Amino acid sequence: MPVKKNKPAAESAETKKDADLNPDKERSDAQLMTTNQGVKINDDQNSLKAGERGSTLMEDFIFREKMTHFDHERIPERIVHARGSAAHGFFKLYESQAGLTKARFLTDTSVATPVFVRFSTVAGSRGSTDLARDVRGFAVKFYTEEGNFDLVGNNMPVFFIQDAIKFPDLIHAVKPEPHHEMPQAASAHDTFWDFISLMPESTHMIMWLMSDRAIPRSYRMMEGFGVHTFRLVNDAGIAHFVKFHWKPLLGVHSVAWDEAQNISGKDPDFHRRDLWEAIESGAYPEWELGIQVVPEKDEHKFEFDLLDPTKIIPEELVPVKRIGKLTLNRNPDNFFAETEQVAFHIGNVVPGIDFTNDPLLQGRLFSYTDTQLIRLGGPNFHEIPINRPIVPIHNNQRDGYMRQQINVGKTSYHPNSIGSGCPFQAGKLQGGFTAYAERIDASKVRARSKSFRDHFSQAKLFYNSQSDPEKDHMVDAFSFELGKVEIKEVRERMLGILSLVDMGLANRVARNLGLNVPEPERPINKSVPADGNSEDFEPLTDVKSSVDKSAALSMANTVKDSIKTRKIAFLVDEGVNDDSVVTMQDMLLDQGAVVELIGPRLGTITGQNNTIIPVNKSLLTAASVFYDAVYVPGGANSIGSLAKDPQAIHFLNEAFKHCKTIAADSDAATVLQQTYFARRVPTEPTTDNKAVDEGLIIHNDMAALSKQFIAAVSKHRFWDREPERKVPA
Ligand code: HDD
Repeated sequence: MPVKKNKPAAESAETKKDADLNPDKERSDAQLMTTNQGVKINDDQNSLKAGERGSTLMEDFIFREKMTHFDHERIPERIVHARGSAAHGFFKLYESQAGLTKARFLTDTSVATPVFVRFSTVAGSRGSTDLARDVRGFAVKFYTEEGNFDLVGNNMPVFFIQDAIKFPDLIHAVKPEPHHEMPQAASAHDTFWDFISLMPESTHMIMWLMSDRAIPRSYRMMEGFGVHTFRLVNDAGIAHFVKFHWKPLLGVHSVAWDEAQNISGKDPDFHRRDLWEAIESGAYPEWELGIQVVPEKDEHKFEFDLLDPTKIIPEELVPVKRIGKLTLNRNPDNFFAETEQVAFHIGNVVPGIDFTNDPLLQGRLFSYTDTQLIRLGGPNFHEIPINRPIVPIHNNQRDGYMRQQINVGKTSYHPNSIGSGCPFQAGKLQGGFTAYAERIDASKVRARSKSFRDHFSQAKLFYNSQSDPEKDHMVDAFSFELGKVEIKEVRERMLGILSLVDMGLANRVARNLGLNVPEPERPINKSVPADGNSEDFEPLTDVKSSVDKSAALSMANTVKDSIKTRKIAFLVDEGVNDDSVVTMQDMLLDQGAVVELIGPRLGTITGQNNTIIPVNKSLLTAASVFYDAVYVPGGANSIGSLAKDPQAIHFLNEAFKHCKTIAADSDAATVLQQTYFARRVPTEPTTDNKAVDEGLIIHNDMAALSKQFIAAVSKHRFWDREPERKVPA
């Protein structure tokens, strides 16, 4: 009996960007080796020498060229977001948004706009682990018919600071400490918390960072946010404020912190591998693009300032309208050429999309080009294949390092008569970009608006919106991070900040740190209306201007209706019940899950009906943390061996500890009896209304077992097990 393969990769249609990239691709299949000058190489094994045992000769241009190129292979890594993974895809609009914007990719439903998307962590260097507790970057380059639009966002909707001038301080604080370059890819150290405890404006973001959002199960299961309020501008020149959201169709899911640390050791490329494998298998990751729209007249009607990047607009106040879908369907051909050299810039906008005066956004407008100049080595990085738009470029910019374009003609200035005035400026009807004519009447000041003063209301909102297990995880995360801080005063100062969010939270963390919560030094600043004038403040009349709880902020309320792409381990040994293996595998593959058989060694095993079954991984290389759920099929010999195998029992203990679904044939319950959770293992076939533990399932009927298993895996995790989770595993 052949064991079924997982689903084959689906064909993907070529986008305009694919067609643009193709001529630059090099394939060596059946080709002869050459130098960079195209001279064929006869011997790539030996350098040219003065005699067989003599010194290498200077004239060896083949050696010199190869070595020189190698010596120059590295470029500086990104100052932040150095560790990343990317993929190609396309964006398709559901319905024209012409009322809001003239951007053609948001008005023409017939166009599939090519995209390149890069996900990243922030603090770690290029080779650091994917599973660090960190914000994740979610940067999308849309290659539109009107030029490139980059939506350079994160998986959290707010940011640490309100003004870009503090960005170098924030990053210096979070990066490894300068004297000994430790710790790598971690915020759990003195300098980070020293800075944060002195920056109350970070409080809301810190709540997100200490939540499970900071340890995603997969890039494919994260939300994305443009963070700032942007503007959409329609053909009539009418502007609306907008917040951009990416909503993953697979829901928002995370791993447990203990699991994240474990994965970091066992597979630091976990997210990179997950993204790559999903796309290779044809399980294309998908997100819907959502927008929250606020008419300009309502700018000052909220209890927070739309220009403050430490604030969200709760979805209860302004719903997220889903307007299109992003699909990632092709892995890059070359990591360096594409993922490393891609250069995003928040300033890359197209007509119909414009900026606001958010001071963080304004500062970013400077930083992105500046950083590419040092990282990519000069002003022509827009010509690198992954960065160039799918529309032609014509202007009077010339020369510079590594110029590719050969500009023909005598003129490189405007106006000119010698070149017949070309290239012409584009009029409004020809799609020329015109900045939104926002009226500004102000004094030049180095100051911050009063409307940015409230740093705690939304931190409270976030905390209050979490489910109990999510709150517990936050307590653990704060306790872990602050527990690594060596300076007591910093820990105490941070407890003071937490006490302004929630006294229960502060007390629980204080207890774990062996400290007391200090008395607040000063009263909390109340929110001040966005126009800075409380007398004129008119709260929204049609909707409330603030909320106490928001369901959208808790991952407990995310989509939990599918097991698509979930990885499921089968623990098997010689004499396994082959009918169980095949039936369960078929059921799971049908639902889009990925199945791997884990045996005592690689190769094959023989089932109880003499079926030869290939084993995908051995207990030596596999670990429970790579899987979402475990199934133990029956078969006397197999379960006899597994019950005696400490690695198999460890696998199950760990899966239980991380609150994953575990299913077994009724006879295989004897294996589960060897675990530390033996007393929770059902003694009779489970039913749809399980009492003890919904994620622990045994049955002797495959139809019932697979139905319950699929329903349980789709729920992701059973966090109510947590009080028993803290066990040795
Ligand atoms: Fe940034 C990279 C997202 C604030 C300066 N940023 C970078 C990337 C993402 C973000 C996703 C990686 C892009 C890629 O994959 O190549 N950054 C954000 C978000 C912010 C934010 C969502 C707040 C809302 N960033 C921010 C500020 C500054 C920068 C305030 C400086 C004033 N960011 C940079 C940078 C980077 C960068 C130094 C490093 C590499 C790069 O730009 O291309 O310019």
